[in-house]
Amino acid sequence: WRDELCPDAVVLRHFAVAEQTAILAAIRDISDAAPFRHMLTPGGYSMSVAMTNCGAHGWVTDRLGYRYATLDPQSGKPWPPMPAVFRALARDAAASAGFEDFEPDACLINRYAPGARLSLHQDKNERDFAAPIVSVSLGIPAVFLFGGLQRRDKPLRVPLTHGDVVVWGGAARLRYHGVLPLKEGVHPLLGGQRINLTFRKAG
Ligand code: MD3
Ligand code: FE
Repeated sequence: WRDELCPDAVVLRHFAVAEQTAILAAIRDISDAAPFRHMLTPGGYSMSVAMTNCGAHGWVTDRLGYRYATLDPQSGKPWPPMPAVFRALARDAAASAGFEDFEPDACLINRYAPGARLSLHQDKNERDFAAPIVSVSLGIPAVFLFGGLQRRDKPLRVPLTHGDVVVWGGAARLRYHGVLPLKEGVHPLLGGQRINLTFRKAG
């Protein structure tokens, strides 16, 4: 099951379901070492999405701005290593969308409770825009907003459910995107939350 959103953005429906047990165990280990936290935007607001990271580089935000950091600012220690099951999943998903040899060095883990949202933004803190981004949705469904290269371009609404994997590259890499406020729901494995993994080549 593949849905093409535009030439360089593909939804692989249910792609991650087969690995769900290993993925959830890995998320538990990572968040034991580097707990989910609500980071501050440069403007001083607390984000509604709770975040943590694994891999050599982790995405962080605080009053100083958005950036990648090799150390978790909360512990002063490196982010937990990227589990093999994560690396393999990201690589396989990228390859099946036509991006061979994807080697992510960053995985941002976003946790949404009902009401949490991500406003329209571009991902442009990475060093190299040639690599794709792979995103894995888990838990209760969300509506993803897929916009254009300019903020004013009217976004497409794309429902994403448990196990869906999206690969964004090439011309789609710098499109604006976001997530509508999460509705209440219950997922048999994750309860009332949504978790999204975003794999990137950041360094
Ligand atoms: C489309 N997270 O963390 S990643 C983010 O559901 C983020 O938590 C979303 O956007 C979430 O920055 C989904 C999807 C994504 C990532 C990069 C993109 C979509 C993209 C780059 C270009 C276009
Ligand atoms: Fe993003």
